[in-house]
Amino acid sequence: MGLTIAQKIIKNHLVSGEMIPGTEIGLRIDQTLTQDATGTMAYLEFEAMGIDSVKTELSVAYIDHNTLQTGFENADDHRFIQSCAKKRGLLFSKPGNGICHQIHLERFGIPGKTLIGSDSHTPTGGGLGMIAIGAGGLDVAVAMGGGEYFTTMPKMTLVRLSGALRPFVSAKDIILEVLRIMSVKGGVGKIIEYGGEGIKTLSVPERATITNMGAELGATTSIFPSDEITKKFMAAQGRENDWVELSSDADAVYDEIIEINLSELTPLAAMPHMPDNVKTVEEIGNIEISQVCIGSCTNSSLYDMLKVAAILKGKKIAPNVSLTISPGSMQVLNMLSLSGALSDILGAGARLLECACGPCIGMGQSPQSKGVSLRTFNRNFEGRSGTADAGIYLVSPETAAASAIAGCLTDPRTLGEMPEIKMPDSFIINDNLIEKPASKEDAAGVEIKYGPNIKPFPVSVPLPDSIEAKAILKVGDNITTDHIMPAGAKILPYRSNIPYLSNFCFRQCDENFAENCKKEGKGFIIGGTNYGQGSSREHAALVPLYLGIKAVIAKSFARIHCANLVNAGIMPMTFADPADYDRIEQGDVLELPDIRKAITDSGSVKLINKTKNEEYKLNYEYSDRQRAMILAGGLLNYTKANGGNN
Ligand code: MIC
Ligand code: SF4
Repeated sequence: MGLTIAQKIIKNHLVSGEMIPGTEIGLRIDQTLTQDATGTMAYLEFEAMGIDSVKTELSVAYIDHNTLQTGFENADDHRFIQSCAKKRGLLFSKPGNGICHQIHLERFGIPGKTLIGSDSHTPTGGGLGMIAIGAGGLDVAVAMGGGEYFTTMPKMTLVRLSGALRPFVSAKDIILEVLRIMSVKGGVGKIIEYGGEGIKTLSVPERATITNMGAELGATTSIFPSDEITKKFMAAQGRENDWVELSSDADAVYDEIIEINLSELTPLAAMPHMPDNVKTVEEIGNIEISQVCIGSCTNSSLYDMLKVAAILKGKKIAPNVSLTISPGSMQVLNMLSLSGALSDILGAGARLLECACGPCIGMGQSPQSKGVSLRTFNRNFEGRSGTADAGIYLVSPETAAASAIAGCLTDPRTLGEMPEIKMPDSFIINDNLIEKPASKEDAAGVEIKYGPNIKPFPVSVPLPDSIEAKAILKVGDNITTDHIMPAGAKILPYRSNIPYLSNFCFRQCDENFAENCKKEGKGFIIGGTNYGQGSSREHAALVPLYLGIKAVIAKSFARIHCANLVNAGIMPMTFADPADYDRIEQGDVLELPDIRKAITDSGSVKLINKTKNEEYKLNYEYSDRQRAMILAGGLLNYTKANGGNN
């Protein structure tokens, strides 16, 4: 039987398990990346493992999220990560160099390799034909140390593209269409491969926009073949020698096939507050807007920026609009400036921001009260922008630029003819903001510099025989990690300070959550479907651990968060009968009797509702390794007990 592209790469990297969907596999990891908001924790964990230097082919530590530096905290964290990188053999990408995923695509990604990153949009690398997966910081730390990365063998979905995009219709519209079809939970347990004649019309940055937002589908990752287009992109980056061809076998078998005719697509937008709440721009109509933000790891490539510049050239943005532009990398900014396109953007009235995540993670540029903001980003979760009542619409760069001029949501096709965009044959290569690690001899003398904001991470205890605690919080479907552990300019600087962060946990759902947990000392969380979608931030598990959460009982879970819970020693479990969700009320006293025995014997788990005098059956899907982790109280305890092996 033939293999898909993803199956081929997985086969080449399989260390343990078999390629049977739904079972656990362990993969050899060639490359890792971290960003600063998850990186501090990942390097603290790496240091706790006591390994001298990274064992991967390439590991890069990027600084791109926390670049506001309103106090000493961010700068201290940067210095900590920089010193770890220097000592432990990693490349260090300094603040200002750009967003991790954009830079990794430009400078480091290699078709056929495996990459895990402590950021959920790591699948951006799939645009180059990599297996690139987002994971928790601890999983990345383990991979840096040479350990396997464990995940569930996914099913294979083929999205077959035919036709070609019409003018003013964008790669963003393709992935919004996939989101419309599959929903934010439609990709869970799957790898999405793109194929068909249509892919030949898409450049690598366009492909990367699509694989980037595969994270919003909940997919394990997304991938394109590596073909002549990939080769051309890598040659333009001076990296042609790293190129290899990769395609699926003609008789490869997919579990599911979705057909999209690119010629039929029109500009789309994801409406508040979910990336799958997609309608055509035409259907939504000319709603008034107050802000347009162009950038983020989804749409900040040179190609995106040149399209925006061409639309803005000689025009003026509407008086009611604030337009921000964050180029994805220093390379993009450099080339924009040399080509003169930057002047076209600035001349129209745009505000130029740093090459960083910026407004995407609420680091500045929060919209006005009840404001409508169009963003070329990938997430529009409620409150993520920093303004609780703002409405965020996710759109393409073309729609964003056209709307900034008009002052209302505007179908860019009304602009007439799309100016032709000429991409250069080669990019300006300047790696001045990438620092090399110390030599083997010098590494021993490098001191790791800890700032006062870095507090120890919480330790979990082995699973007790039975647990009795309150249902301290009950939430609905599609709870995101932004609900669990919000980010934004006021909170993000404290990513290395779990005790302080805990005050903000679940604030949007229940402002008394942290206080209640501290009063009770322990608790259970009851959730709906797709609990924990979104970010890879392990803080969404570590903070609940700190607050005494013992188990999350939900209808279903998102992949990365579920793995992070197990790593932290918190049990994710599902209702055998989803209707039991309705029977539990916040505040009910619940008991998991003989839970240690049940997990040890892989037995069934019962949950007793002492308040209602009822009993429910719970399911869990742990591999043997995960069961051992739960019993030990998380991955760190398990690794210690296991003589350093994960
Ligand atoms: C995000 O887009 O939510 C982030 C910020 O990039 C996160 C990582 C984090 O929380 O630090 C992600 O997507 O994993
Ligand atoms: Fe940064 Fe936004 Fe991309 Fe997350 S989604 S990595 S915050 S640009």
